[in-house]
Amino acid sequence: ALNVPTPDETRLVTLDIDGPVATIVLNRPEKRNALSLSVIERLRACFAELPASVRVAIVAGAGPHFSAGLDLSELSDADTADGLQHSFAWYEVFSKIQFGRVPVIGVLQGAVVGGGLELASCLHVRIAEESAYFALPEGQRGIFLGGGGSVRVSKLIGFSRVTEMMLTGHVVDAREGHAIGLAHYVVPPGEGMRKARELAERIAANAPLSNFAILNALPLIAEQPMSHGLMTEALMATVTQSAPEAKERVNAFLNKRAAKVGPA
Ligand code: 1HE
Repeated sequence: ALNVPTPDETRLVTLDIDGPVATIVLNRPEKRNALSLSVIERLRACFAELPASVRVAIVAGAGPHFSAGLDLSELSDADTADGLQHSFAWYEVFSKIQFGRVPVIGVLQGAVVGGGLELASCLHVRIAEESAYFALPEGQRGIFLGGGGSVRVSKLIGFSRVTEMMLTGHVVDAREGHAIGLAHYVVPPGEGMRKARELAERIAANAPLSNFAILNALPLIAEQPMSHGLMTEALMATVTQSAPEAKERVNAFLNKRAAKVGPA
């Protein structure tokens, strides 16, 4: 079961709301934002607390590292049943983030390793500052992925790359991470939050129903056989385009009141 956080533990993850944008910060820099069960529980609570006015969230880490992954001090006295409970506690929170109502942007710097990479892989848009590096040191620690990484990181970069990273301890830098799909953007040091706010504004301006379909239908379709995927897509397309908001937005374009799509 999840730990019940003491009031003092609520500072482990901070939540700040500015209009439609929530900023959620892992705030345990003295332990390099290692993910203890209390941190995971606070993360869950922050997402659960988001009011309907919030349309997009940013997840970041305080200090020079995004996250050093699993809090290894919690492993020392864990038995078999604790291990399963532990993984399932992470799965529940990470699934709620990935398949939630609000798109989530990650700002990544320094270590994005082990469970930190597992967390990053459930975020929808990942911005890496040049200092970011990605690794899966579980092999070196004598353990295995346990926060969904064998599923989510493998879906991002393919299972052969995950195998090689875990076997050899290969540390992937920000540029390589960008090239293979761990990050969507690489930005100069200290620029991650500015970029995240810029993208958040664009995401918040989308129709909420489109964002819902992107977060919830796309990953489902990716796992369906083609015939099912096409049907899911057609159903989702029909639902989104029949909403009054879609009609309004399409008419705005046809009446020359909406922005055109320009080159990058
Ligand atoms: C920690 C952790 C942690 C730091 N659990 N306490 N993750 C890892 O194997 C990565 C382990 N961490 C590191 O390699 C380094 O700490 C960093 C490269 C991330 C940062 O280095 P540095 O020099 O800035 O910091 P530091 O001095 O190593 O760490 C500062 C403190 O944080 C220190 O504690 P202190 O009491 O001596 O000050 C560290 O012990 C502590 N700390 N990382 C606990 N991870 C769901 S399954 C997922 C499986 C995994 O995630 S395995 C990968 C675990």
